[in-house]
Amino acid sequence: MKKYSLVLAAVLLSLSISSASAKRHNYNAQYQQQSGADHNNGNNGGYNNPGIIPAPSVNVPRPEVISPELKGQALFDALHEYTFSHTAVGYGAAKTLLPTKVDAEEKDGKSGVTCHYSQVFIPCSGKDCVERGDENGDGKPNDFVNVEHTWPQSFFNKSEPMRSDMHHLLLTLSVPNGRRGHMPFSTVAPGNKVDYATDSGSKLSGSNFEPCDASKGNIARALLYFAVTYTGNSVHSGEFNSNGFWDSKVEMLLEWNRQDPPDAQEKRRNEVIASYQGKRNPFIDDPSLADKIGLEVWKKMQ
Ligand SMILES: [Ca+2]
Ligand SMILES: [Ca+2]
Repeated sequence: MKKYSLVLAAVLLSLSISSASAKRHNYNAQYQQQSGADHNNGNNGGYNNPGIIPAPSVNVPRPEVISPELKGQALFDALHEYTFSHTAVGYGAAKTLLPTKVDAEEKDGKSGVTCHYSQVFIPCSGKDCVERGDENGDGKPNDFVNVEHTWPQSFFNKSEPMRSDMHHLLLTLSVPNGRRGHMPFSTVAPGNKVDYATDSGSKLSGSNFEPCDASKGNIARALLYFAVTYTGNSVHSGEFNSNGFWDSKVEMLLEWNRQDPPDAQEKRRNEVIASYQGKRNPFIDDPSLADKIGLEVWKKMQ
């Protein structure tokens, strides 16, 4: 009886919201409905079962909804239509999948991950990945790897499915992750006092955190994906409003997307994430989509 009530409530909520918004899909309704279905059929892929890794399907095709003629708002809307309906794996599963499947690499006979911000290979034992000494040169030895939300999770109150969407999650050592905090990404002007840095070139100056060059494109494509997917879902709560975190920064992100194109590792992780979530990050498949949408449309994202 309780399960039936939950599903009925989710369906009614979904109906009321879908009639109010034709273009922007709202996850509060969509996601509750999906979770209810998982709860009933015992599917372990639902977020009600954190920590359980769903079996991946293979070869998720590129979206057919993206025709070469699309640009501007029409392209933004088509990409939103494609990405919004992915499968959420749940945060417990995401934290396990990232180091063991999505970003897992073999180097010199060891399995591990290459961290963003630091760009060093950190060996892992299962999902536990620990720095040997101070490999990233930030002055803090034996740091551990954790999950960075490129779009800070405080901005959406740690809600699902945003929290566990692996297309915007990166593995980093905990210290640079903490120094970035929930600040917008920035550049640090030459000559400015640097408060914190890694050997790879990531640096903090006051409230400006600039990631190393090798991470810039990955971060840009993660944020562009997040903006397209979660537009209309109240993801700007907290200290930084839409202008502070997004509108004033998106021109820089478009530049980073051009400067640091997807490499083999980023393309591979897109495939692996798609095998779990059912949808790809289209900006990794085709980085030129970002400029085809155009700065003015990007700035309108709410
Ligand atoms: Ca360190
Ligand atoms: Ca890169």
